[in-house]
Amino acid sequence: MINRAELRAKIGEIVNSTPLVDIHTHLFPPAFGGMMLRGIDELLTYHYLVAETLRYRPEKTEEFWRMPLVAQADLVWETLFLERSPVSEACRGVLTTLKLLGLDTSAGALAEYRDFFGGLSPEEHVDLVCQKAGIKAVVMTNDPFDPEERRFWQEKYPVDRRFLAALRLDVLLNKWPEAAAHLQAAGYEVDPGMTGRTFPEIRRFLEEWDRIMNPLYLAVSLPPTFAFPEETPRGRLLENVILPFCRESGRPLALMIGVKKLVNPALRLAGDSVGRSRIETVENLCAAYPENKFLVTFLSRENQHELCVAARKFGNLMPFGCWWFLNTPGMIREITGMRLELLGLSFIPQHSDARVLDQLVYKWDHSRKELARVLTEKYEDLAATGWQLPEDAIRRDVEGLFFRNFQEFLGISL
Ligand code: RAT
Ligand code: ZN
Repeated sequence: MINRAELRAKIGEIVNSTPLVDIHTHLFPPAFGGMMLRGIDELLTYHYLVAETLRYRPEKTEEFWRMPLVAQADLVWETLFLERSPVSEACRGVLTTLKLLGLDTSAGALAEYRDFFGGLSPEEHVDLVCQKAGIKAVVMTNDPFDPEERRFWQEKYPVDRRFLAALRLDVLLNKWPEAAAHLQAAGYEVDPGMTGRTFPEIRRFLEEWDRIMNPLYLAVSLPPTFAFPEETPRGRLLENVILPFCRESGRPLALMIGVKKLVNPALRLAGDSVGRSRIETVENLCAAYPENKFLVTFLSRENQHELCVAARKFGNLMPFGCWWFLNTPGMIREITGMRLELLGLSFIPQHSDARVLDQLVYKWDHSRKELARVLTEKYEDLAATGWQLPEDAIRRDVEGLFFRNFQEFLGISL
């Protein structure tokens, strides 16, 4: 029987050393050229930090977008790190990243940080970050409607097995007129009114991109008003094409629900917000399509409890991550504690949503700390009943949370 201090240390050690699969990011491997974002200037111009900067300097909003990347990064650094203390989660994240990569944050020497990152090749950079963050693999967000991205896939880029694909359907499902025009231009026999061969042609498009990307799942982000069933192009596409395709190919559909796009358009990528969504939508889908698998995350804090309850009812529903505005230490503690209490170990606690390679370092360091904290509380409660917690039981549980639940839900081994 180990004592409390030993139990805490053991859990911390296991949570920190267990490699993980990051199931949702916006990262790309070096073969994707300029689409791969890395280094200090990209870290500083992350849209989470842009929103915080322009909050202090709203008069700079228009000018900001005309500035070159380095000048934007300088403005963020000055506004958020030099003129006040960088206490927000996104600011702290930059400092955690620098520290864990071995840089001296006490000096606040932006020029030195630029030198350090400038000296790394893309390949060295990926190796370093994956090693520091304990990453087995990351899942990308792959958009077959993005002309830049499509080019890389069609050029048969060298595969890096640490970067796995997810086929993103936002354009198809949320911007049907734009998708229809794109599909027509690419030679698919679709029409905006969805008549004739539209559905089989979209199926053909999906099959082609499925073959090219070999995605682990299909995904879409959705507004708080998303309903199912719904008499909209999105509802019809889900029912007639996406759900049958997912079911027959065995691919889960990831639903990321609750984003209000461009509440402040002047902020561009930083201008999206959150709204409370309807759990009934997920219940309807899980009940009506028992053979389909759904990975689900909600953006609003208010939806988290009902998502846990819904997941108790449906084995084909896998809650995942503390998404975007919920990826803060306080929210991770609250949501993970609730999930453990209602779902045991049958969920995927976190994804990073990293857009810049280096963010893997801080996002996972911060998340691992909170997960260790919450798990420790739960194991202490168990230990108080006399239940034995040998090291291999804890390791098994953490591996479940960090990659096995995902693998088993997909039905594959990564
Ligand atoms: O977290 C983010 O960076 C958001 O801008 C979105 O990309 C969101 O995560 C999404 O996948 O739609
Ligand atoms: Zn994302």
